Amino acid sequence: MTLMRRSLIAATGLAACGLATCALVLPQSALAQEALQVRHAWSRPAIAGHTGVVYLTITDHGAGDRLTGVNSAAAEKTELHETTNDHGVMKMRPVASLPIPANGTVVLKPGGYHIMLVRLKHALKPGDSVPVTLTFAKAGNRKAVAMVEGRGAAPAKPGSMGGMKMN
Ligand SMILES: [Cu+2]
Repeated sequence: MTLMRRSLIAATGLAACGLATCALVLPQSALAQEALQVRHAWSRPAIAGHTGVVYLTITDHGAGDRLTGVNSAAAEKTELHETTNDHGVMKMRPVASLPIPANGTVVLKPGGYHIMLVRLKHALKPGDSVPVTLTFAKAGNRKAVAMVEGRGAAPAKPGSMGGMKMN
């Protein structure tokens, strides 16, 4: 009887220990996902078949990462773009990837980097939400939902998106 109870306690102790060990072991990818945050995704009203835009803020609390791809079901094609000032003429060009520095923040904003929604499948109206998936070299795929803000919500800087021509 005494012997049986002892072996029961021993068995219970082992099981608890096994669980604790399990909980402490996290795969490397899970740690990378924790380190990366995508916040304040927003968009602007746009007409179906035309071009839309998504801006957002990426913060890495770890060793840094790299944004390597963007995708949205709202458009036929989704591209990562950079806006440049070419002798006073605002232009934009596709960018293959965007480095996110260690313990750093990259803000995609008017006049800078942005996600271009090429040939929108439907119109974007204030209050609509636009799903986007960002692919990072370390953190993998991260989903975000951009809220379409009204024209007056965020003041547009001169030449930010309005009359810009695609290269
Ligand atoms: Cu663009």
